[in-house]
Amino acid sequence: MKNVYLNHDGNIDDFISLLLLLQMPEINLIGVGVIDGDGYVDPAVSASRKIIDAFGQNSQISVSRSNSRAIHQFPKEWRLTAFSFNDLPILNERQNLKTPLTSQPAHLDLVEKIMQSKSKVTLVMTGPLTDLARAIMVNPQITDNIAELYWMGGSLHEAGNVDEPNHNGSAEWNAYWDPEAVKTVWDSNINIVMVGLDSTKQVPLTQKLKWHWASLRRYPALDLIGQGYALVHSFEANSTYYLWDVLTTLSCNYPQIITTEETKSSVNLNEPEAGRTYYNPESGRPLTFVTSVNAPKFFDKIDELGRKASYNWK
Ligand code: AGV
Ligand code: CA
Repeated sequence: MKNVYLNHDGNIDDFISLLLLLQMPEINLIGVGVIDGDGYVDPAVSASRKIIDAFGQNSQISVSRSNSRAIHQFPKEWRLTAFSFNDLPILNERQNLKTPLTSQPAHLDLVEKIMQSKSKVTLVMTGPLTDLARAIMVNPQITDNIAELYWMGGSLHEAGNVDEPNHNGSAEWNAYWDPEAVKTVWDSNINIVMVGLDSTKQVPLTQKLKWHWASLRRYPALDLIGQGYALVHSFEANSTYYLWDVLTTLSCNYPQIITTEETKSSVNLNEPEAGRTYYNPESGRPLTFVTSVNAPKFFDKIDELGRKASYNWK
């Protein structure tokens, strides 16, 4: 069993990451932190607790709310999706939440859960790195008990996805949200597996995929996945939706779906390239970089986990 801690930021693929992590028999999820990034934090925390209540197979974990703040906040239109997701009827059959909310903010919860763990913890982060950076500053010893960090963020050889004034588009959003946090984590000795835009572009959200999930809606988890992804669309300019976070989450338990290379990277802190991660073979920090994904195997895994999930309220 692998002890895993998930820190996410409340967009659709973040929620689906939590849903799927709870279904992996080899994974012992020890905590969940939610940061105020790509989804308003309150509905994102609430939806996370409901997912655990309904699909958590009696998991005893709690959810922790982050008090970290953006350097560059996500567009409101994207952040609003968390409210819609939290209101889906499939997550509201029961009104009383059983999964507890921690009293500590997410970065302190992270410190506590890592220090308490008897085996090294695998971190999965599908949003900005701020809570981890703050956790390292509070207690630098945590890095000794982290097996590795799987992070959805950055891009190495591809363009970014930030389209904002004063920026040249070279950064990925999770990195741009708090570039300093990326630098803090890059400067630590944590083993990093980076899932950047280079590989996630191989798993776009397509109409065919939505129809596929619709055909399997008799399975509650696949119904929730279909309902969730119905809330986002891929037709606005420059806003194709990919399965960014789900790829990151499945990578931590199913290395056979990805190929990786050992490489080196650095990060820029200032405009117009704030949050740009780039290939730097001479003086960059070493990391394991996901170069490609076996898309059919990846989508099959989602189906497999979704079919066997039980919908069983606490
Ligand atoms: O940059 C990818 C990250 C992922 O963690 N997020 C979405 C995923 O949760 C930001 C993002 C980029 N483009 C988006 C995003 C879009 N069109 N809609 C919502 N979020
Ligand atoms: Ca995310």
